[in-house]
Amino acid sequence: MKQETSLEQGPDDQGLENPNRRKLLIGSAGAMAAVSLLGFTPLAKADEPKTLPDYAAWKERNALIVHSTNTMETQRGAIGNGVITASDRLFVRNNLPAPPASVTENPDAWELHIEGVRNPRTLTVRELKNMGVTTVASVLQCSGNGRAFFPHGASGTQWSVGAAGCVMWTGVPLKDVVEALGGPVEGARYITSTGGESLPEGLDPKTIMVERSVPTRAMESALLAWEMNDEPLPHTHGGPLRMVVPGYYGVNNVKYVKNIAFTREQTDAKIQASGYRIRDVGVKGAPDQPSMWEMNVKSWITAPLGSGRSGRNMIYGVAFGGTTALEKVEVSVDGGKTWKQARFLGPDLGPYAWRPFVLSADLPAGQHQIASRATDVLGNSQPEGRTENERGYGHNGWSDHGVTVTLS
Ligand SMILES: Nc1nc2c(c(=O)[nH]1)N[C@H]1C(S)=C(S)[C@@H](COP(=O)(O)O)O[C@H]1N2
Ligand SMILES: [Mo]
Repeated sequence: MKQETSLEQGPDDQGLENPNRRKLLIGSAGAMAAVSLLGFTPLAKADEPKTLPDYAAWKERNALIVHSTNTMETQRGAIGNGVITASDRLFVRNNLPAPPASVTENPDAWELHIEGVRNPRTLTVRELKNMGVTTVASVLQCSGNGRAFFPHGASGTQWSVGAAGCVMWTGVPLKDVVEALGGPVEGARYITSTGGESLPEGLDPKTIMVERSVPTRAMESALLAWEMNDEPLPHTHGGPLRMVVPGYYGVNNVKYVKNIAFTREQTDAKIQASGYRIRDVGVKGAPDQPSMWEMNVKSWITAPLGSGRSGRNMIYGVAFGGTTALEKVEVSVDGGKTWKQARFLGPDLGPYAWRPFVLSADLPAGQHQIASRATDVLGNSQPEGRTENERGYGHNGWSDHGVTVTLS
């Protein structure tokens, strides 16, 4: 595994843009100062096994690839065949050190400020729990999931397929809360959510805060969640309260949410203005580039992996359509020359959930290139290749996501 600096594991998705900055950072006093201000623990040396950080110590270590103290992904083979990803296997990604775990000791007392509505108010989680409730299954996926496949060496965490999981969220529909407060003010176009981390002093807050704007169309499905997978929302995943925008990339699902504002413009926080923007390789992030909002259609194989036995093989994977329900998933065992439709496995938990799939194939001894290709109900299909882009966002090409298996 490549040794990365702590800074690259930290605010990089919002921050430094120079593709050669891996070199630049080494010995850079300014960068080192930023690292210590943000409080990231230095990584273990390349040959030392990385342990789980304290705030995620309850996770299943063997199911995860620990990239750093604030980035852990699910192993491809640890996703399982069920619709819901077990909480202790779900990936973790923090741009900033999490607030103290004590915030979840009395979750009902957590306060959320709501602005940009006719009657702005501060509401506790206890009050929110009496305003409405819904349960939604949705895929949580980092924008950089699949970044490791980009040949230009996109900077940031080298996620393979495991910066994603399908989660059951319970909370109040944002719509219900906003209606109770008189509706959004005239001219509101964005919903802007702010994370509850306390920011280190000495750095411009705008450059590090987690504050994301999504278009108001997201209000139809967004919720303020206090439960994940039928348990109180763990601190690691944003407890006591999280903004959940089903079908949108992970970054829009703001953890420990403390403020929601209906705004005319998007926030000028760096994570929104220049971070999480799709642009050509070598180009800096800017507000006029597409933001990482709705996820695209995607799938990948989860079994078999590596080596196995010839004969009947059950080929498994997961597939999802972002904000659009899936139509079908096809599987190829010959590197994409021919395709067969797979069968969806388990209950359909709605358009935002992923669908595990399976195809039974009789495979001779030898090497097989196995790939999957999902199509949504609007006819969008995964492309074969990548859309090259500076930060390695939104990769849904079926070729890179396939696996090579050797059967004997
Ligand atoms: N407050 C806050 N919310 C946040 C983040 C963060 O660092 N702070 N990271 C975002 C990113 S980039 C991702 S991919 C997801 C990860 O969610 P998880 O850690 O629950 O898996 O949370 C998002 N919400
Ligand atoms: Mo992310």
